[in-house]
Amino acid sequence: MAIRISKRLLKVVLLVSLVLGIFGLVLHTTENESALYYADKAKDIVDNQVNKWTTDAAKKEENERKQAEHEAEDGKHREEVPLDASAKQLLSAADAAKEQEVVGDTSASEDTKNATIKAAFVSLVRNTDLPSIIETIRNLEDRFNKKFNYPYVFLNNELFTDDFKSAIKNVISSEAHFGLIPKEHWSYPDWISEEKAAYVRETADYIYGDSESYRHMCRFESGFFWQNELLDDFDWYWRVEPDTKLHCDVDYDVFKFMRDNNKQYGFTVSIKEFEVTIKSLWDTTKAFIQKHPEYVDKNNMMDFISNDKGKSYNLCHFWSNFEVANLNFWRSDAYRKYFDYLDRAGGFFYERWGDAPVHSIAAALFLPRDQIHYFPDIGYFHAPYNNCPLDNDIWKKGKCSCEQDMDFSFQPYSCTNEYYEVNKMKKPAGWKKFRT
Ligand SMILES: Nc1nc2c(ncn2[C@@H]2O[C@H](COP(=O)(O)OP(=O)(O)OP(=O)(O)O)[C@@H](O)[C@H]2O)c(=O)[nH]1
Ligand SMILES: [Mg+2]
Repeated sequence: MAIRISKRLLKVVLLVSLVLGIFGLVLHTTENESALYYADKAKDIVDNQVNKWTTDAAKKEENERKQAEHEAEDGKHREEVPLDASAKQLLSAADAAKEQEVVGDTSASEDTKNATIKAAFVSLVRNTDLPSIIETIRNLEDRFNKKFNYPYVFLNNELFTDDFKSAIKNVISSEAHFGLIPKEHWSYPDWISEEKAAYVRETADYIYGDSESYRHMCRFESGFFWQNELLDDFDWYWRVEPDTKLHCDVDYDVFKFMRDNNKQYGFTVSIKEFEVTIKSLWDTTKAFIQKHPEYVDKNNMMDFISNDKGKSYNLCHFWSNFEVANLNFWRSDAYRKYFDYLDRAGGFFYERWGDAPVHSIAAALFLPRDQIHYFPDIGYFHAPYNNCPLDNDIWKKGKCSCEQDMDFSFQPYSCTNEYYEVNKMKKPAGWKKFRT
């Protein structure tokens, strides 16, 4: 009896174990599958979020640009307005500036012509930008730097990882320096109300309006990158942003060109700024100029940034994601004092002043106009615009990979047409098709 019960029990136990075993196996498989399924789902969700974000931001930016482009076509920003008192004062200050302020190395004597050029690429990036900056730099090496071997300076508000550094060193022909931005160059100065800044971000309805880091970035690029100790030994820089591209070979030494031709600031793309991001920038600039008329160069390029002789800003600026310029310009008294004045006014946080209009206004007012240079030959892309040489000889010589029809320079929303006009430069053949 005892044995029979045991057998039965044994059978029951075996059966239960078998069922549990099969159930467990199924459960295990299902769990694994569902883990995979949910990992996939999570990835989809993240991807969709990123796509959605990118699409929304892109749509918003596109709409804002479209609207601004229409306004540009309607000539909204070009109407003539009578001069007000402050504009008159600004103009007379410019006329009265007897001595040109000497900024940087403006002399190109034979000695300096033969001296070594102290120049570097400068790139502000995050560790997460690695894949994009690698592509950009690889292209920069192929198109330009494999011949010239200029060093790189990478700056970040966080420590660069070892992976970042070794990946960069792997693709370049020259030295790379990696710097951590000091806290005081990437934080709120004590005169700024963080509550007010936060409120602005919550209510701002424009691209990057809600971003705190974007504002620190713009303030840093305006007033601090050139103060970084890693740049102390350099006179010249070329700014490099991730996801940008050179379309053409650049066979000459751009820095040498700048130095030997007495240029201080070089650009490839110019464009109009979103007015809503810089509402008080021009009034603040005018107030600064009234205080310091001595900094306005008598041969300034006011007519590039204002259509009414200084009364209002026409929103034109050099797109600063590409810049080849002399660091000594930013180190000059004129620019330092200008930046400090703007910084005190708070517009980097209470509005969303970009480094592009800040740099451009300074260059247009404090430099003699012939020290600003447009590079029609440097084929360049930063989404969504291209600088693609319209001149066929340049396009062929540079083995350019861009379509000339996609050039932005003479499209209505660009300011390069105006740049040619105010400087009385001959426009390249084919420019007119962008205006019809
Ligand atoms: N280290 C660091 N770099 C940043 C940060 N935000 C932006 N940057 C860099 O600052 C430069 C300008 O930033 P972008 O986001 O390209 O700004 P933008 O060109 O106005 O806008 P996009 O149209 O999105 O390119 C780039 O070189 C970025 O890599 C940040 O928070 N930390
Ligand atoms: Mg960018």
